[in-house]
Amino acid sequence: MNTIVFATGNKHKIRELEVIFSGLVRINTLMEIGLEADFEETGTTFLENSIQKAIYYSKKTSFPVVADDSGLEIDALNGDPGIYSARYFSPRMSYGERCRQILEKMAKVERSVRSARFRCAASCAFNGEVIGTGEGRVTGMIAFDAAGRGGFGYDPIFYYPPFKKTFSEMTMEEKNQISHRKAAFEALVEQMLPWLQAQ
Ligand code: ITT
Repeated sequence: MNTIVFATGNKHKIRELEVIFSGLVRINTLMEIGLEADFEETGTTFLENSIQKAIYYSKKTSFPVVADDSGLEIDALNGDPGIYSARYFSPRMSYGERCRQILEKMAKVERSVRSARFRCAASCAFNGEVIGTGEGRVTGMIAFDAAGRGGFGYDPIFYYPPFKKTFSEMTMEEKNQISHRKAAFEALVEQMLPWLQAQ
């Protein structure tokens, strides 16, 4: 089985990806290969950031590297926090507090205009060259209250109407059926397969 490095400092993303890639490739983390998560995002799109991140780390290891950039776009907040999802609030603020702040900003927004989507772009690079990319999104709405204990980030306030649950109320298997990350990596894997099979 091929080994790839997943370049992220977010341990929740690693768990999600281990399930998505289960049986297909073996995943190493940056820590496992002795690299620090020191890449700084400067791009203006999810795709640009994921490509730059994958290229950056692929120059530091002989393994192929996958990276993603993701975030939550809330229509009533003009698409915020968007690509700044990880930096929209102070880094010292807990995600519980960040979710509360969003709920406060959305307090007067009616149900019919609470639409939001998670987006993810995923890229793979090897020796500084891009091997493939993929993008995914999932549409839902911002809940009126946080609910659930699973997942990470903005999951407690992202309500997914078809399942009548927030992402935090879902099992990881449920989230992985429909998530932006699953869709992005599925599209990426399709592009990577010929390359992986040739290794
Ligand atoms: P890396 O850059 O090291 O991978 P990160 O957490 O900084 O980790 P991003 O730059 O992709 O990751 O920022 C994404 C932020 O968007 C993340 O910290 C969450 O706040 C939010 N986010 C993205 N995907 C999410 C998901 O599936 N559930 C909840 N929040 C998510």
